[in-house]
Amino acid sequence: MRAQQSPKTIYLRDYRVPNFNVTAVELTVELMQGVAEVSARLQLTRHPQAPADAPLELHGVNLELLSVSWNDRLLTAGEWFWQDELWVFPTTDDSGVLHTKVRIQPAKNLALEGLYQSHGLYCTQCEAEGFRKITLYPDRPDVLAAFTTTIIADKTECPVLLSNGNCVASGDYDDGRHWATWVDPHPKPSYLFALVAGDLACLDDEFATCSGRNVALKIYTAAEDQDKCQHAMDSLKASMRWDEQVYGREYDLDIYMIVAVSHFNMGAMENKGLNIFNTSCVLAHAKTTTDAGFQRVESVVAHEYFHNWSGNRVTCRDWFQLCLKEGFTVLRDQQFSADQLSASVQRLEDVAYLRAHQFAEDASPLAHAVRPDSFVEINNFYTLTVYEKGAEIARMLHTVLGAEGFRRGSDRYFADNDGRAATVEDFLSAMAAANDLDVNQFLDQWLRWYQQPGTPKVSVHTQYHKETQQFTLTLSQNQANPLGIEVRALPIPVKLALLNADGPMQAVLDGQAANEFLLMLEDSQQTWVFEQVKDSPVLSILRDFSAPVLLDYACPDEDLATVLAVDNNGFNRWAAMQELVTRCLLARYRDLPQADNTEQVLQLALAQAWPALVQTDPALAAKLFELPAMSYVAEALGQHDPVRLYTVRENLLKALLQPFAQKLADIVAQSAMQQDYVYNAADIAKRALAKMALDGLARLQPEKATSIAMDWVQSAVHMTVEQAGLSCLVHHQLPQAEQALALFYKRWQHEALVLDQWFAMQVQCPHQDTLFQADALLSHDDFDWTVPNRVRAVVAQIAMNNTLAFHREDGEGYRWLAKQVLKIDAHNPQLASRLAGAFGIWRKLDPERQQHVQMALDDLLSASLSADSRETLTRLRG
Ligand code: B3K
Ligand code: ZN
Repeated sequence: MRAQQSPKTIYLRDYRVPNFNVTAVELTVELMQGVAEVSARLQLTRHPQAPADAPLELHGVNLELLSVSWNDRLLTAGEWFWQDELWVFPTTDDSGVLHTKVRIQPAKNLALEGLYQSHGLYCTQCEAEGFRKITLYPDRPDVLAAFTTTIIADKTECPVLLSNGNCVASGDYDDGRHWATWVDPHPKPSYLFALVAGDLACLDDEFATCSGRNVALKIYTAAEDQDKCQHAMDSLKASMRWDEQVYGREYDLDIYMIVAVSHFNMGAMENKGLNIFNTSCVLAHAKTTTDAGFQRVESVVAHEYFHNWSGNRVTCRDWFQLCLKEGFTVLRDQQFSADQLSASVQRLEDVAYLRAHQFAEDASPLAHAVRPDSFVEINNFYTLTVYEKGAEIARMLHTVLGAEGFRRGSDRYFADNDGRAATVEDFLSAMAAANDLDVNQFLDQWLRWYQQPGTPKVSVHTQYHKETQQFTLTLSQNQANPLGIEVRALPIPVKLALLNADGPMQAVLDGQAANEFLLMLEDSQQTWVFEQVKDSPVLSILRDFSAPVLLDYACPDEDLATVLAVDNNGFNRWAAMQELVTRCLLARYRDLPQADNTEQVLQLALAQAWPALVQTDPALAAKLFELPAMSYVAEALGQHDPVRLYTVRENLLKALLQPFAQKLADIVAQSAMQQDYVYNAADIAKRALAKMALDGLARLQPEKATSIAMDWVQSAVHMTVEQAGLSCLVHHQLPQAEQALALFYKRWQHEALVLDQWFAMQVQCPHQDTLFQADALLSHDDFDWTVPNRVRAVVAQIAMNNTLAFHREDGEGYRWLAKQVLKIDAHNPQLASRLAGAFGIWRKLDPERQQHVQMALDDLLSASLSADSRETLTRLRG
């Protein structure tokens, strides 16, 4: 038995090739009543660059080693030794076959990493370092091997036996057990290994690839969920076609499987040919799933599918390169989603998410580079920065190179690195080489985005000369420097247009006339002069959020109102509204007199724009009243009282809605909600608008809203309307909330994912005493500490989604979270560590609250903790 030793810091600069490569693996996994015996035969060859006497080093954690032999000779204990998590075998052989047998305990594995059981179903999660909990192996992404896996289990307990690749043989034993052998022809790192065994129902379909090959598609779930897989299947087929058309990527096996499991630490996992999904990211049915749920399934199915190329065929050399597969794949799934529904709404949702969460992370003690230099526990680096900022970097390359140039670059990247473990440098080099750019210069410039943490700020200065019709624009960049490393100017693409009262007008830059321009800010400061600018323009800058930066631009409020009114860029209309609201919130919070003027400008702009948008672009209309996230405004405020900010924000929202009371009532009455559920852009937009309108009405005319919301719950034809009604009642503490909650519980107590919503909605109720409600819910019969979805529904909702409860003045919210983190850490370190991340905001709080958090952190740090949570809490504490 080998347990984890004291945590060690791993550095990118220490990267060495492995001493041995694995050319082939034969695994046999026998499952019996929650225990597994794993036999592994590894064909090993010394790496050409490794020293001739370098020992064989294999990772192993929590394994009961039964036997080990080298070239069929049983090794005795003295011939090998343990060094931390490494099993070391000194040898000068250049090749050999190592055969190990180990026993492991899936039923006792509540950390949900390695091989574990979810409601009796055996399943695996190996990324990043879970394979070492299954067998002794060089568990690092640069060791790629062809896997043959045989699973043996009782036929009644586990009628379905799955692994990566194609099933080549299967059979029965005469004692009630059976077996199946799977061969994956594509060499892969161990983190992409998967195994599933249990009693599962299957939805079957097929897909004809662009070259005419037929691929069997299978979605496995518990029998009672079989009717909830069609949407995931449709999304999978759409993703496969899209990747062929947009990126020229064809699927490469004869079968593609997805398995839904209810115990899962994240959304889903892209194991080769055998994706394993959190049920919440695969199951969807109009009766049980909201529009948001449907959209999440679509994007996660796409994301995992796209990994087949960006991640699996071309994988990462080491975990520092994680953004190589994650950032690029997030970009790909965002592009896919934009093509499915509304492109501008997709973009603004992605940006709102980035600003609310990644910007906050980048300004917190947890800030790190997209490609960090060091880590203790890699699971702590599956972050918003790696994923979302990583995607923004890939998107900037797309903007700068153009769609065709980017495609040439990605084609080159896939061709040059197929079957290899690559680096960020490989990605950038392919982009440059395919576009005839100087590779070294390109690398030197763009690597800075991967290496420098913090959100850059771009300051804007403008001047207009009527006589010469010249418009001068000066941009300068500067960056926060949270880690104190050298900061160099970044390449920042800035897309802009010059507007007059009718929209973008033509102007001339460097002799070229255009309505839209792409500038590259590459130095700390640069100036551009636009010619033939007929009127003093309003600047529509950073269109489509062409770079992940903060803007510092003191234009008049009225200019933002013009952008909101006339811009032809839907994203920037929304962004202008967000900026106006942010200005107003900051001024109100600080009791500054200009708040009144900004609010007036906002009111006027909304009066002009909103009623028209309701008709022409209801999706965008619904989004305009989603005010900037607390965390985004908080960053601009610095040290602040979150309860005061919350109150200011709520008051402003009410004031902005006030003039539209009748309009809101009309929208609600049109009852787009009561029509049959269809998943398409137009219907989703109408439902989003109706939901927003009901929420607005609840703020202005609570009685009217109560009866409508209750009606939505009682006579719901689908979950989007039912949840909109219930959350409105609960959120606004309307009189019939209790009754509706009871009705909802009675209806849905046996649907785990719906019940998660029931827990979450109650916990989101904005009141400081919701904390006690949350505490009571932790003792509810349906609460289960071993199911991450359920834990998140209560604990993460308090910490991330309930300002009044979490940031209670008495510090009780912080102590409550610390208590739950400690409890969860004992069985699921990954989940605990992630929840602890909610303390990231603490340095931005007022001194009294900071003191409460500090005490909570110190208390936690004095307890016995996993390496995961200790690393996060130590970094948080600073
Ligand atoms: N690659 C996985 C995430 C694994 C997280 C390990 N702690 C899912 C994804 O990003 O597609
Ligand atoms: Zn991913």
